Amino acid sequence: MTRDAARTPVIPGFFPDPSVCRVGDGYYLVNSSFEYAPGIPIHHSRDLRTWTQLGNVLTRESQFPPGGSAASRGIYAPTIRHRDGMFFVVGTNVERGGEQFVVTAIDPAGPWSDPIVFPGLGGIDPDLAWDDDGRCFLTYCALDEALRPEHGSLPVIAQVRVDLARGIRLEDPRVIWRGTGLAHPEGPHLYRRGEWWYLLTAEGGTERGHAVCVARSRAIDGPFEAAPANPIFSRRSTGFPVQNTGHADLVERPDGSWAMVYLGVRPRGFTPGFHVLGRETFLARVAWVDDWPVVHTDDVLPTRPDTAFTDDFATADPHPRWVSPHGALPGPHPAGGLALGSHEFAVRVRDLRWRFEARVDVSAAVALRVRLDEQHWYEIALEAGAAEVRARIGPLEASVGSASATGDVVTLLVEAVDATHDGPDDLRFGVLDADSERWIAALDGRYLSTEVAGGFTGRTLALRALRPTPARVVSVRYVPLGDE
Ligand code: 6LW
Repeated sequence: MTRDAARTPVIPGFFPDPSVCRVGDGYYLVNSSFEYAPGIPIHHSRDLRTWTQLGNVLTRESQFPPGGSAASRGIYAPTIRHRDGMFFVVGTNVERGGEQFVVTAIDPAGPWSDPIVFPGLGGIDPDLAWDDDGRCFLTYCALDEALRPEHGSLPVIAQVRVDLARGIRLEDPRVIWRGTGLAHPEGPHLYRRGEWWYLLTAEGGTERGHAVCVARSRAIDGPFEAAPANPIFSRRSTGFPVQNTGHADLVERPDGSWAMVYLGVRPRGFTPGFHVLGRETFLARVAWVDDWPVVHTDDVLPTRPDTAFTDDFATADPHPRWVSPHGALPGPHPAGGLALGSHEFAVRVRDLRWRFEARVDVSAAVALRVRLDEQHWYEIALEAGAAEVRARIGPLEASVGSASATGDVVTLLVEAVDATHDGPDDLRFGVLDADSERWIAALDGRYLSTEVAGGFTGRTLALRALRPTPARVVSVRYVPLGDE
């Protein structure tokens, strides 16, 4: 069954701020990862429609010191580019004072280099572009008061020439663009097409007002003129099921046609609409009219993204889908399966409706949590052969039901199903053991949404041991439910 690219993400789940580059007939895409490590997931595709995760860019302590970042801090909005046989990812670690860094790799699956850090460029969303003379320009969303002296003014788009080989900047930042007047001009990317340099930006903020704007210049450093049709793409003030669309990147296909990746969300439920998967990656087509880009969302996807997986942790290194808000990932258990520690071991939720199963030793003290952040989660905790469902919403925490479990191995269950109230979904928790499958509690999903919790991330499914001794997880299984 084909699917409409306007409504279906090409990379569903918490994969925001997409940036893409092409090398030959392969495309490489990176996303923000915030407090989760390893950081910056990287995907590969041959057609921009079907993507496979190759790995993560920041996998070592020397690249992204562990220890945990606060929710929605950490690693923001990377850009990926390729030049002379080398991949470059430039990003921001907001934990370290909004530090802009560059890492490089020959093989996009890694290993990636240790970061080159450019201090003194306070801001987010860096981009790299090279002019005809091979000079490299780092363009970013500047939050530095010195560049936007009016107190409370909007961020500006600034630029500096950098020498990547020497790891230094060659000048002080220059303001090259102030946006078209909407909130938060950010997410800049620069491209050369014919005689023009194009500066693509996000504006309006990453909520319902989000939009994509463009300006152009004959020179990489400006002066830029705004497109007459700005914003060139937005879903603001529409009833379209995908909202918050913005933060885009363009790429040219081998045949000379262009495409755009952008972020969007899928809110559900009663007003104001609740999105729970974070910001997801979508694909559009770009036509050029009078040397300006025009966005079309009429592409058709061959199939729904393949998000189902099972994992019995047979290999020493976890699949790159596994991340942790605390850094360290667990290793194999001597008896087979996974030796889970007290740090959360998590995967991004990918679908609107889904089921997740974790098969664990009945003697294990272990919890399976649906988490939006540290303050917004529901979990089922198994201890001494009894399963308890708990909820935390902001400062309030409660136990909402329990059941005992029998047999050697018990399966902890959680499903996202149709909402019974006005939320986006219900989350129901249960156990499957030697006796039967039993549901313990169903909770309104809105409290694990961005509209309630705030921030930039989406839901993850997190396992952790409740005691200092490692808990054995035999296997896990994730399946999308329905075909929404
Ligand atoms: C990102 C900014 C944005 O740095 O959200 O949607 C911020 N756009 O450009 C966090 O992802």
